[in-house]
Amino acid sequence: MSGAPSTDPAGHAAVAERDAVGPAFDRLWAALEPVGTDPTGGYRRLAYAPPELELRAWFAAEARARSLDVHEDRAGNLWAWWGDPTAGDALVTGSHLDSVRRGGAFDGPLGVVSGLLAVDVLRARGVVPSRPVAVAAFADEEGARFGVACAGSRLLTGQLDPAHALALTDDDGVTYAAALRASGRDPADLGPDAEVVPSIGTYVELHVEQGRALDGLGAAVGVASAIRAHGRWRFDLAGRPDHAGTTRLEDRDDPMLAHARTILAAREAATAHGGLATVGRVQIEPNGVNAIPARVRTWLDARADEEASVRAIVADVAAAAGVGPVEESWTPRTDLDAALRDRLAARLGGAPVLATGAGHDAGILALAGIPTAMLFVRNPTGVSHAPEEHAGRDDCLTGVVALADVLADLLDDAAGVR
Ligand code: HGY
Ligand code: MN
Ligand code: MN
Repeated sequence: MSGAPSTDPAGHAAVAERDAVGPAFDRLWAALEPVGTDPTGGYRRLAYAPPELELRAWFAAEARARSLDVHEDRAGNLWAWWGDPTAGDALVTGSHLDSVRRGGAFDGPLGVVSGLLAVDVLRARGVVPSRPVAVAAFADEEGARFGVACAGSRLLTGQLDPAHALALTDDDGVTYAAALRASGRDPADLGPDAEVVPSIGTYVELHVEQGRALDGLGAAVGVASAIRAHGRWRFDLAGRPDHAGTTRLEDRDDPMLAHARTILAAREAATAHGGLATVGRVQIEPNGVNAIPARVRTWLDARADEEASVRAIVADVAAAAGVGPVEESWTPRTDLDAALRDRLAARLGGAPVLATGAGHDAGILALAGIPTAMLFVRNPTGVSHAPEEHAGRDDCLTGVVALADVLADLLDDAAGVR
């Protein structure tokens, strides 16, 4: 028996329940607020760096405070279990704790906090789960330190080769392996976790919206339909290093010119192929004002509704760069489970359904064949991956109740959708 109150988050029972979860939300959010603040703004919670390790400890403590059994899988993902995971067909919610550099407060943590609080709400309703329930915190979703997005969920589901991951390096030359070791983990353990994936029956991730569609619709909560195709490519541009003040222009081999062409080509190609392209990261060696660079490494983030458009953008940029792209991360367009999508939207009183251009662990689990859904919480700024990212407290609380409603519905699984 789900014991869920009204399906309409604006309904009276839902409002009362929403307000009741407020103090717990405030407490959890206040605990996260000071962790990993970036002095230039926003948050810097890079995978396996001290602030993210502090968040992992926080998650484990909050899980244990709820008598949830905490487990870290072989890919570094954290699981807080309500019930026996070996029973299988688990209903899992959660998100990630890591951030991009100068990231917002909500991208990731809102889903983890909401998952913990949804367990509180279900228990307050007297729900006795018909299947195991877990709240997950996936490792290294942003790929901000080592370059591969959703590294934890990809490793877990066999979509990222552990040897490749272990050799990835951060800006300081620290390898993934060294970062694991420094955090007390054995790199030799890194890899898929044969027990965990088969035990997951359904995954529902709540995430702050990274856009303003819900704001435009006047809706606090929405349901995801698809994650657009997206990937990351690196271009290695070589030059001939020399003195800025003594090298004639006609004698120069300056990789910054190819870099300039790459940046302009990205915008032109995105426009031409109806996608998005961003050049937001570059490494210049030796990065001196008075030295013609020896090498420029530049990264392209390209996204579109369909793979063909993304591939066309990358090809155009490669032509401008004059070198081939090195693919560092790729996620095909992922349509989330349609039956689950429609069931959640109906359960939430006809919540809006929208696609997203942002990648998520939900997409990786869906690609692994796990029935997956996402809830979005309104972001009035529409901004993400920047300090201005925001979700109002009432909308966050409404999101918690909505998540509890859909989890209760899936636990009370008359419709048979898992
Ligand atoms: O890049 C993305 O779309 C996600 O935030 N990792
Ligand atoms: Mn993100
Ligand atoms: Mn995210």
